[in-house]
Amino acid sequence: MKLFYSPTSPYARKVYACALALGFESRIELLPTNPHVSPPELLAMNPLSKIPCLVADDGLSLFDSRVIVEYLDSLGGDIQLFPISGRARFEVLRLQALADGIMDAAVGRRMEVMRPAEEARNAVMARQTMAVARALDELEGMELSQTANVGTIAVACALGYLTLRFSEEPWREGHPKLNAWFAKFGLLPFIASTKPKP
Ligand SMILES: N[C@@H](CCC(=O)N[C@@H](CS)C(=O)NCC(=O)O)C(=O)O
Repeated sequence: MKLFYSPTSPYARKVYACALALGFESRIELLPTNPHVSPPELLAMNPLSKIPCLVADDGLSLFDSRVIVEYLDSLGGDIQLFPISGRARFEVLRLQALADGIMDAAVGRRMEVMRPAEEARNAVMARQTMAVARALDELEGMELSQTANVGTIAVACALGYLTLRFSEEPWREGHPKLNAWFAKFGLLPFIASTKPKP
């Protein structure tokens, strides 16, 4: 399988960390990609020009990250990313959605930072900042497990992205429980080895 990837994309990191957690390291070839320059190889597989995009061994291209992690889980690996049924399944799916929401807001804000200043930009940034803050508060109030699943891996990737891109706004201070959870979960090999470098 080939994965259009960038180490600083939290969505791509979630997918790759899940692949490593499943034990698929040797089955995935990483294709370092900048989606913002719309390389033809990526466009041929994903017309949205977004990463991550996985090309399966039979040639099927898959996006976005939620679809890819479902596909990887369906192949059967060392862990189960999605509990099979019942409330446990939907709690994990909800956790992934919460973490993905942080990524959406933080990545959106990062994109705004790169644009020329204008009032609209400030409004979008304030909105995204608040969305992240509310999601962090919710995570702080949860009893997060140290068990690796798609939800906990996604949360670690979202927090890693905030640390990478918004270090001047330390999220840890107001969220001691989340900080303690992240400090321990971050030691897992597939989280430690995918930590993005500034
Ligand atoms: N919902 C998508 C989001 C993917 C996404 O926005 N990726 C960014 C990189 S972090 C991207 O490719 N951006 C290019 C663009 O928006 O044109 C997912 O979960 O995979």
